[in-house]
Amino acid sequence: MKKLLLTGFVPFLEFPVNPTEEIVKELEGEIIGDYEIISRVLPVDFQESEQQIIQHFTDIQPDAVIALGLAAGRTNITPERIAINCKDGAPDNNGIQCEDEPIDQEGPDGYFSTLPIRAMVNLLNEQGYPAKISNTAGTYLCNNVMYAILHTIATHKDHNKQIKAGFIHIPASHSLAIQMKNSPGSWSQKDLTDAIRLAIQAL
Ligand code: PCA
Repeated sequence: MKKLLLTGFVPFLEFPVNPTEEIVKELEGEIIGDYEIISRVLPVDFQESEQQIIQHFTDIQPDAVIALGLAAGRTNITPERIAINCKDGAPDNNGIQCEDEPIDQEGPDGYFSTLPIRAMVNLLNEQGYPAKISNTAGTYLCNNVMYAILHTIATHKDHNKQIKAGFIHIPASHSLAIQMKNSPGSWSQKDLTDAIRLAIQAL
């Protein structure tokens, strides 16, 4: 059985609930297609989240990695096309703020997702879930984690370069939307979890 490392994040900034945390907890241990899901929740701390995802990757030796993050301003499930070598934006949960900083001084400008993002979007749409490819993961932690895992796979000689990895942003859940002042729209937690199950099936 292949192993899939699935990560989510804890709540951050003005979002008291992070539906990605609930999704990964729900899917822990499930078998989806060829993959057994191994879930981990990451802190919203630039340095810690990067170190932890690399550590989990090294410990678990997965065959694929999907990191999930909340993009509460979006209404679609959005597999990300690219991670860029830049950290910027709001402070993390420990008050660390980055401005125009490279993630890796020596690293390339960007990494494309190696997940089948078009197949994921097509399958989700066929099954009635709004989804589209996103061409920017932003410059906050989600982009950082996506860049870090792709850079690790690409540059470490021990790692199988065929390992698929990437990032999917998801919209707000209803319970988060109730607590936000201006949610553009939200999904039930069940639909979010089912949509991620389908995205994994597209692997
Ligand atoms: N979303 C943030 C960080 C944590 C999360 O769930 C992001 O999009 O960068």
